[in-house]
Amino acid sequence: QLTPQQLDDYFKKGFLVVKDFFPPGRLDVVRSGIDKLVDDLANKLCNAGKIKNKHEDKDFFTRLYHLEKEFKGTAILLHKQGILPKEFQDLWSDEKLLNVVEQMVGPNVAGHPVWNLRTKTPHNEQTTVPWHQDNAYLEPCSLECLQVTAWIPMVDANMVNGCMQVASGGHKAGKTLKHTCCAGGTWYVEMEEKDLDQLGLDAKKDIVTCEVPYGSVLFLNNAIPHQSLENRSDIIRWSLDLRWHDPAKENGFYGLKKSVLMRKADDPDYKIDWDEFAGVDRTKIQMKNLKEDNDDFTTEVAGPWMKRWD
Ligand SMILES: O=C(O)CCC(=O)C(=O)O
Ligand SMILES: [Fe+2]
Repeated sequence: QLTPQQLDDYFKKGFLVVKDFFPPGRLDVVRSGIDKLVDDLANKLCNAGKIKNKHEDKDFFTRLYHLEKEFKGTAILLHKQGILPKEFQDLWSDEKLLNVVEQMVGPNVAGHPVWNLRTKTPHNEQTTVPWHQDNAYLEPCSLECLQVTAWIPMVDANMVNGCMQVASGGHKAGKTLKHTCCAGGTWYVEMEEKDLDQLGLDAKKDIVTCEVPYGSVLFLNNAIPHQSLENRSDIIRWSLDLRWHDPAKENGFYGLKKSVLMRKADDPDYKIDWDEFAGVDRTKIQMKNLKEDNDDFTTEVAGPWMKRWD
């Protein structure tokens, strides 16, 4: 699926942008799936008396932003609810994507329980993700296991609407830097940009801004430092991040949720058991584990990574 040159790049730099990865229109169905989630949430908020206007006349690019203005935290509610509609399942197990992952982790492939729909509404601090390494959200053992992320924007992601920045080659030291938790009233772990030198990097030279057009994919290594910029545009910068790893290795998610097997080397006809996977609500168990309150309208997220860092 990828050329040897692309694979080499991914392993050397810890990230790879593949432009026009999907055929034109392939992601439109995912956008429709997101539209349905937004519509369901608007109805739920309205029925509970939290909002008056459901903004049905607004589109994919702006509706959630208008809902957010009526009920602060709506974007977080959608992010944390973690519903995996059929459109997301199909994307996660997309033939082309799994072919890439197979090149990276081997012929047995599992989907990692930590996946996210990023609801990055304009001018919303809570959706600006600070510098971190993904394995800092997991148990230390996850550094031993390559977890490949596909970061898939649902719009053209650019510097204005808050694309990602990565610290090229930062995975190579094989270290997880010290993180703190949590940045500015959010649930995000955070490392300091100035600590990049501990990974042998020079922030000025090695930070790369990754603009990713719609239809393209940014592949990441779980030890590469990255952050997302602020959304200073007037549209929502939607994206999905999906992860995979070799099922023979630990997923590092504190024993809270199992990965979902997607490819089996010895069974080419293997069918994914989505029912079992979708039956376990990650956010609920994450929060219960920390004894945090969580009702349908709590706009807070908590998770076991909060115990890992000061
Ligand atoms: O989409 C974002 O803003 C942050 C994404 C991220 O940190 C990830 O996919 O690991
Ligand atoms: Fe991340």
